[in-house]
Amino acid sequence: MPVVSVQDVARYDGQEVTLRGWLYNLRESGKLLFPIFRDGTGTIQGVVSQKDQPAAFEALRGLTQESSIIVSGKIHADPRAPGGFEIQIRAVEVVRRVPDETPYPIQLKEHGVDFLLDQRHLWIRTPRQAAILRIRAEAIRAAREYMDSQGYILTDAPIFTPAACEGTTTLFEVQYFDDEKAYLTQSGQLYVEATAMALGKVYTFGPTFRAEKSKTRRHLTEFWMLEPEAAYAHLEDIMVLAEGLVSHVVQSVLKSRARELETVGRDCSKLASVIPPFPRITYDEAVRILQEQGKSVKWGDDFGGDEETVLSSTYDRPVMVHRYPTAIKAFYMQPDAERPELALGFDVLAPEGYGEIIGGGERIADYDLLVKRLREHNLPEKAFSWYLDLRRYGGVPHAGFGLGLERTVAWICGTEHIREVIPFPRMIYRVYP
Ligand code: NSS
Repeated sequence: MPVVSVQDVARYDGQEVTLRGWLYNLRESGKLLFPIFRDGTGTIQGVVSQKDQPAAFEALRGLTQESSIIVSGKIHADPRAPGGFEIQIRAVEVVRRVPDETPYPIQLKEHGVDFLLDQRHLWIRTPRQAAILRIRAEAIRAAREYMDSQGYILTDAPIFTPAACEGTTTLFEVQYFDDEKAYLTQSGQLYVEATAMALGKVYTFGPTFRAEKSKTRRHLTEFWMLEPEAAYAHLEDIMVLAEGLVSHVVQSVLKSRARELETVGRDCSKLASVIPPFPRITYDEAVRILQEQGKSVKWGDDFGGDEETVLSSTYDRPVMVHRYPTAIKAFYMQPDAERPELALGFDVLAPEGYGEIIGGGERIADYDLLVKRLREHNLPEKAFSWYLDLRRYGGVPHAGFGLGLERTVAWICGTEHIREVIPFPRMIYRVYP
């Protein structure tokens, strides 16, 4: 008898199969039992009658939620069953029964989110959470596929670093052996700038850390970032790469994870339009739009979540905002030759209020200007000596960006908070489990 996954049962209509998984729910109705199994790929309802299959009936009767079981039976198409199929159970093997004294803590009812986060190691078993993690995996796969297809070489960046990349206020400091301090990386950017000068077009994709004191639905202290960097690339080149990457990820999830998107209740019509070109507006235009909408921003302000929501809500696909004031951007941003008060940076804002999913731009290629900026930002020149070498030895224009994986997946899934889209979220008040 073939051992199959729940996601594949449609191919076995009318056949006897074996499913291995866990008991998700059990409904008892007189002499009939209706268990629901889950195996990580999906859920399926079973049916067993006391009269026809007494042994299987007894094995299942009163069985506790999340007991692990192996069941065999015939797959049967039934339009009334959730998912369209059910299994007519003939045999049941209980692998491990959950003891009655320690019932599974997550019941099939609404729980508070703090409780669920304490139970995150178990919460990920529920169909919605499992579907989100499957979508996340597809987003990662598609993102890497796109970067590889564009000729970008994966060069991993270190996690222990000697200096800040994105400002000193969100650094996690660690004692590095006896008398040295190191910091958890905020971004692999500085390192991919080095590998870009070695290999041309590169990317890194790994965990990054920010000691964010913000408790918003968009902030984690540990999140994953995909960061491409290309030698001889300018702002416009990298914006084209960004829209290509985002749309490939979205379209791949739509194609390969349609069932999971349905499980999470996503309105997919809102994602179908995510194809290039994305609208582009300058920071100047963005300020004007915000002012017209009655927001109290003035030229020179950075945008917060509210402003991002207003800006993005007028478009059916992500919008790219470019050329921000140099003063509000990171030290490494190349100034616009025509208007040096502007930096050649850009952000991609996702629609439906999801805000910034990408930040990036063109980097300073000139040695003297970079030294000047390090000083203006009070950054330790010594720790950046190697970074200055990249300008000393054949510096060239180059550009890149960072795509926040969780922000992107939260938008694709339509989740309220970004903490649901990473297996084990790290936030200001949470490092457990
Ligand atoms: O700070 S960024 O805007 N840009 C950088 O770190 C550049 N050094 C990247 C580069 O050019 N290589 O962060 C990039 C993205 C941002 O758009 C978000 O999508 C995400 O990283 N991000 C976050 N996600 C979750 N939680 C937090 N705290 C967070 N901070 C940034």
